[in-house]
Amino acid sequence: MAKETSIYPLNIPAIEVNEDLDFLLLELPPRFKPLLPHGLGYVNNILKSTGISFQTLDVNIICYHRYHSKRLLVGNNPVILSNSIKMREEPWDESDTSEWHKEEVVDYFWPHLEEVIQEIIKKRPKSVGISSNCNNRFIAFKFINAIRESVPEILFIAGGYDCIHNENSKHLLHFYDYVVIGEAEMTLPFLVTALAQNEKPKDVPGVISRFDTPGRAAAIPLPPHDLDLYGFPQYEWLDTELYRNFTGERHAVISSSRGCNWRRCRYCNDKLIFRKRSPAKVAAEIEFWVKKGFRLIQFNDSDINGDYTALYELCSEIIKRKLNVKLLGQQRVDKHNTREFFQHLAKAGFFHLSFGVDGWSDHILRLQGKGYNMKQVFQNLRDCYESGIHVIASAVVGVPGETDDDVAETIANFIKCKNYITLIGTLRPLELLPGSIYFQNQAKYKISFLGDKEQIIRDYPINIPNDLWFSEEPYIDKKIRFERVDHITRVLLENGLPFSHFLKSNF
Ligand code: B12
Ligand code: SF4
Repeated sequence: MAKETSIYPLNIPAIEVNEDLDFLLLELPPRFKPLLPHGLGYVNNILKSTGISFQTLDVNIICYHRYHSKRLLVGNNPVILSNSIKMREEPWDESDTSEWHKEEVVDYFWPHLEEVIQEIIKKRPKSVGISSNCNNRFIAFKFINAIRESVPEILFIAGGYDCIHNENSKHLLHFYDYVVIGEAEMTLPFLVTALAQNEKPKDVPGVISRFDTPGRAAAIPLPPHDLDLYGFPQYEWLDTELYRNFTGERHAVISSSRGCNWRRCRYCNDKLIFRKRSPAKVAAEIEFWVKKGFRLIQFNDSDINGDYTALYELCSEIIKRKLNVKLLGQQRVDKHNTREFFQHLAKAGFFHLSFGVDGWSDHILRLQGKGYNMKQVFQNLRDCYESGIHVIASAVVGVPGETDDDVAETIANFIKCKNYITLIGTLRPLELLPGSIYFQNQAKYKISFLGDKEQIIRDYPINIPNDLWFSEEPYIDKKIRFERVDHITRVLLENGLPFSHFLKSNF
């Protein structure tokens, strides 16, 4: 029997590919929550501007509703997978993405993907673009191979989260014909127009391909500068009513800026230059979603307060327009985040801010290159919380140079902030990401690999497995990083710090 909260039955669209397409744009599962596919929406806008014949197909949202409607209406709950283990009730929960890395889970969803494959084989679009991320990457490889066996002439283009840098995108050319590096506004129009004319362009700026001249220099991403020129995604390919979870919750996704104004955190590979949209245009976008019945708005900005005056102005605009919204986003700890600033944000509707505090002692903050100190962390979290905005805080543990004293200080400082933290969102060991300052300056940070470095990078171009690297002075390897995370989590739980359900369930 259906649960009371369920939105089913729902009119779920069929999987259909149009005839005579120059380009088919696909979102394969998973994208979590499920959110409006923000990047895909921007790519859809880019394609609209080219005049080619294209279709955007969000396979993820169709799989999501097919799965949950079956689970709730037919009573297929829990789903028992081929090896007799139970699939998690909500495989789209972003707090634990491991489900999609299990072969049995992919097998379970494969019949839906097979429908898309058969449609593509039948309708033969000239090229297919896939938004690749760390959780759908392997599904996409399998998907491409299955199509190539029947129709080898279709060209595949990758873009999205997996393709931020030249370095970590090269390996995708084993499967794809072209990879668009980073944001696509400046590069995709030329590429898709040429492909529509049956050309196979090579050495395209901002794009890498199987057809490039051997030894070509790295393709540099070409991010657009004036973001106001590109409008905002409206997801016209589907009724936006479908973008809600099985209980009916939904939220709109917005970027008021792209990139980061700091760009110096040493573990981070998000190195895009900061650009912002004009506050009035962002407020107009929010108003658009409010008129469509959305009240909850998530900001996808990496650095929402990268220009704090623009954020302040945006909030003034929201207040002036009397938009009755609830806003959430990720905020960087900063000296400009005064109590008055947070009060203004709260007045506009901010009710939830995630702070990537990451380092919880002055020493670790310096090691991580965060650009602020613990005094500012205390002030930011306190003033945010006391302004009525929920505070989500995170930590990254086991960075090069971190000592046992730092671990003790981390615990003490978390406890000191206990009354100002609504939830500890993530507390995780450092991951070594290609493109990060740590990765690019291994000698400086005393990082070594267990095995041949070049081979490890070839095998794991997106992130280096935890057990294949360590740092020295003091010695920190995977075991120590995980032990530190476990120890800090355990002591904080004992002291009543609020952890997300997923983090708690691991203890
Ligand atoms: C906001 C954000 C979130 C939000 C919302 C994510 C969402 N699903 O929308 C939340 C907090 C929920 C989140 C969660 C996670 N995130 Co996050 N997040 C971001 C962030 C900061 C911004 C994403 C964004 O909206 N950018 C703006 C839009 C406009 O850009 P875009 O989507 O990239 O699209 C452009 C291009 O990529 C390209 N493009 C996109 N699709 C396609 C397709 C084709 C064919 C082409 C040609 C081009 C193309 O064109 C678009 C327009 O220019 C990025 C960092 C970043 N700067 O991108 C990390 C990032 C996406 N997150 C990341 C990770 C790892 C996660 C988590 C897995 C973390 C975790 N362990 O819990 C989860 C799960 C993410 C998921 N799959 O849904 C990684 C992804 C790495 C990867 N290879 O997949 C990133 C890149 C951070 C990083 N540098 O490591 N995240
Ligand atoms: S972690 Fe956040 S603040 Fe630091 S460089 Fe990356 S995006 Fe910028």
